Amino acid sequence: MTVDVLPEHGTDHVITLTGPERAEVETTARHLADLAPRLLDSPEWLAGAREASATLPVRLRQAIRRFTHDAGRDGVFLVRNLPVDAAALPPTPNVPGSVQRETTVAAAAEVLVGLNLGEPLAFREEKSGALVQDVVPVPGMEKFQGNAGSVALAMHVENAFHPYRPDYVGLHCLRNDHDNQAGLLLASIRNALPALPDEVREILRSPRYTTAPPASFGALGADPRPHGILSGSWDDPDIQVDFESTHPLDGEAEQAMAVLGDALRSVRRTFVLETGDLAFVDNRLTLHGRTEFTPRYDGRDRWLQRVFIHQNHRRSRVLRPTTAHVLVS
Ligand SMILES: O=C(O)CCC(=O)C(=O)O
Ligand SMILES: [Fe+2]
Repeated sequence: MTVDVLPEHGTDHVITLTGPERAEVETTARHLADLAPRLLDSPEWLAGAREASATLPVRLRQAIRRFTHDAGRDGVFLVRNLPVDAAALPPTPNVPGSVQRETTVAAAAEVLVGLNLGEPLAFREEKSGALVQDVVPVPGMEKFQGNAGSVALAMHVENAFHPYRPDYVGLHCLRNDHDNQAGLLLASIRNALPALPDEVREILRSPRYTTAPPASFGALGADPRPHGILSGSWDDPDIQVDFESTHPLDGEAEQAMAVLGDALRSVRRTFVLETGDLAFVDNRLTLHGRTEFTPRYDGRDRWLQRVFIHQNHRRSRVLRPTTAHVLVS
C-alpha cells in the first residue's frame, strides 16, 4: 500500500487571528493574567483558565478541533497574531532552567489555546515541573543539545524516552533573535514515509533501539528498554526517535536510522517564528529541532515559551500522585 490513505495537503493548519479575534483573546488573557492567585501552576488558576478556554473565538476553536482530529501531513498547527503584550515584556531571561510561574498575557494566551487541545502537563525532573517553560539561550551553554543552546539542535520527538511524552508541544514566540535567523525545524513521518523502503520500515518497527533520557531524569536513565522507532499503522505510523539520544543496537538498525534521517531531512521545513506566533507540534508524528543562531545576552534575545499537552490526561494518572499536572518520573 502507498500513503494515499493520508491527507493530501501540507500545512492546512495555519490560522491568523483577525484584529477583532486577537482583541477577544487579549481580553480573556488579561482577565486571566489578573485572576488569583496569579500563578500558572495553581489548580485554582488553571480551573479558571479551563472555563475561559471555551470562550475563545469560534473560528480558532474550529481550527483546533480539525487539528486534533487530524494533524495533516505536516503535523503542526500554527496560530498567528496572538496577544503577547510586547510593550510590557521584560528582558529575555538568560539563566538555566528558567520558567514562567506568574501569569502574563502571553502565557495565558498559550495556555488558553493548549487547553483546547487537551490538558497541560510537566515532568517534575524537568524545568522544576513548571507548566510554562522558557526556551531561551543561556551564556556558556551555546553548544548544549537542549533548549538553552544556540547551535543547531538535533531533530527530536520531545522526551522521546518517556512512555507519557507529550502528545503536543506548544512553542510560543515572544521574541525572535536579533538576526531573525533562528528557525524552528519540523519534519513529519507522514511526509518522510514514502522515501522509506519496506525493509527499512520493517527494521525501524522492531525493538532494536534505545533512547536515553536527559541526565536530569535520574533513575529512569539506568536501563532504557529497547523500542521500535515506528509503531502502529504500517501506512501512517507514530514515530519515537531523538537523533541525539536514540541509539541503534546493531549495524542494520543503524543503517535504517540513517535512511530515516535522510528521508526526514529531505522533507524538513523551517518556520521562523515571529512575536505572537504559536506552533503546536504533534509529537507523535513530527520531529522538531532548531537552526543555529547568535545570542547577544542583552535582554533582547530569542524567547519562546513552551507547554506540553496530553490528549488523554487519564493515561498518565499512574505517574501523578495527586490529580495535578506534574508527572513524577
Ligand atoms: O528552540 C526551539 O525552537 C526548539 C527548542 C526545543 O526543542 C524545545 O524547547 O523543546
Ligand atoms: Fe524539543
